[in-house]
Order: sequence, then structure tokens, then C-alpha cells
Amino acid sequence: PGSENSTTTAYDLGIDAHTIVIAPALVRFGEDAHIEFRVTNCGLRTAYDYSVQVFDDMDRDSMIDPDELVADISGEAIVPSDSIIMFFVYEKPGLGVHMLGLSLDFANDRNPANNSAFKEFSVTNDIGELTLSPAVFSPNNDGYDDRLQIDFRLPEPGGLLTLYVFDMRGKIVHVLSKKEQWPHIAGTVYWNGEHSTSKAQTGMYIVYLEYSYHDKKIRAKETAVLAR
Ligand SMILES: [Ca+2]
Ligand SMILES: [Ca+2]
Ligand SMILES: [Ca+2]
Repeated sequence: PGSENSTTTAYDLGIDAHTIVIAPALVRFGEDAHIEFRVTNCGLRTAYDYSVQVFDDMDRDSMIDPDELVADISGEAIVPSDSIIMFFVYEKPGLGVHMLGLSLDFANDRNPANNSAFKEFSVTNDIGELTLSPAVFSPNNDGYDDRLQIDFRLPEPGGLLTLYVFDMRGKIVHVLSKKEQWPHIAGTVYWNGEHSTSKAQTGMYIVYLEYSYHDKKIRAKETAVLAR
């Protein structure tokens, strides 16, 4: 104490945008965003008495305006070369694209260059999430990429889920799943490249998701290539 001016790098906390994790990756309107990030002690002394201000930079000027502050979190002591993970819940962010900003407030900090970080995220209303992998699958029973994995995410459980596979001419090739009262908000199904009567031919296919809940409906589609 009292000698922190002996070296210019004595106190330096930093935040890196790469450590910001927002879950879920695509936030639905009305849902909370769970956010975590890492504060690292890049200096030579243990850091105490700092805080991180979290803001939603609506005017994108990289500054915290009074109505943009989301949270002000106090941090625990961090010894040199160590880091801590900080968490908070951004409750029900509004629709649209957000620029989340983090600003480190540490009176002793000698290096302000690493004291802020930004990450963009989106809040959507009516888009179903659908992910296909691999992009090219080969159902020839050689043990490699023999089936198409279809991952999906829904706004809430209890609705009517239907997953179709169409060919590029718009003909229904296969109905993958159709269930009353789908009990989960996420799921995975597989397509082995077959339909009721024969094997689907090489080509591009469209997987189409439709989900009805209450009086609402979401849809999503993605394409994959089948190559035998
Ligand atoms: Ca710093
Ligand atoms: Ca601002
Ligand atoms: Ca294969």
C-alpha cells in the first residue's frame, strides 16, 4: 500500500470480448439472457475493490448512458495472473439486435486499454432454430456421415411439432416427426436418407420445421445435401 506508483503495471485488470458467453445464443423475446465473462488480473498485484458495469449500448457510442445500465457487479479479489468468471442475468431484453457492453471500474487501474469489451446478440420473436449436420451426409452404411442430424429449439414445450423433408421440387419426401404435445423445448432427430418406399436419391433436400403452440406458429427451414 502506498507504493503502487513504483511500477506502471502494478495494477491492471482486463476484460476480453472473447470470454463473453451469452446463453441461449439466440434469445427469445420474453426470455432472460444468462451472461458470463472473465476478468483477468494482468498486473503484478492482487486487485481488490473493482466493479464491472454492464450496459446495453443502444446508441452504439461505446459509452454508458444512464438508461443503458443493466447491472453493476462487484468483483472478488484476483491475484496476479489469475482470473475470475462473473455472471449476471439480463432479464427479458427487448426485441432486436443488442450491443452488450462491459466496462471495468477499478480506481487503481494503470492500463485502461483493456477495460471494456462488447458483444452483439439478438432477441427474436418467431424464428425456430434448426441446425443440420453434417452439411453433406452419405447414407451408404460405411460408418461415415450416414445420417443427417437435425437439432431444433422451440419457444416452449407442449405444442404440435412437425418436421418434413422436401426435395428441391417441393415434394414431401419424408415426415420425420409429428407429435401432439411435444414435451421439450429442444430435440434431436435423425434422417437416414430413406422414405417409406425407397431410398432418397443424391441431391439437395430441405428440412422444414413447423411448430404450433397456443395460437402461434413458428417455422424454420434448412438445407442439406445427400450424396450416396
Ligand atoms: Ca486495465
Ligand atoms: Ca451508449
Ligand atoms: Ca457414409
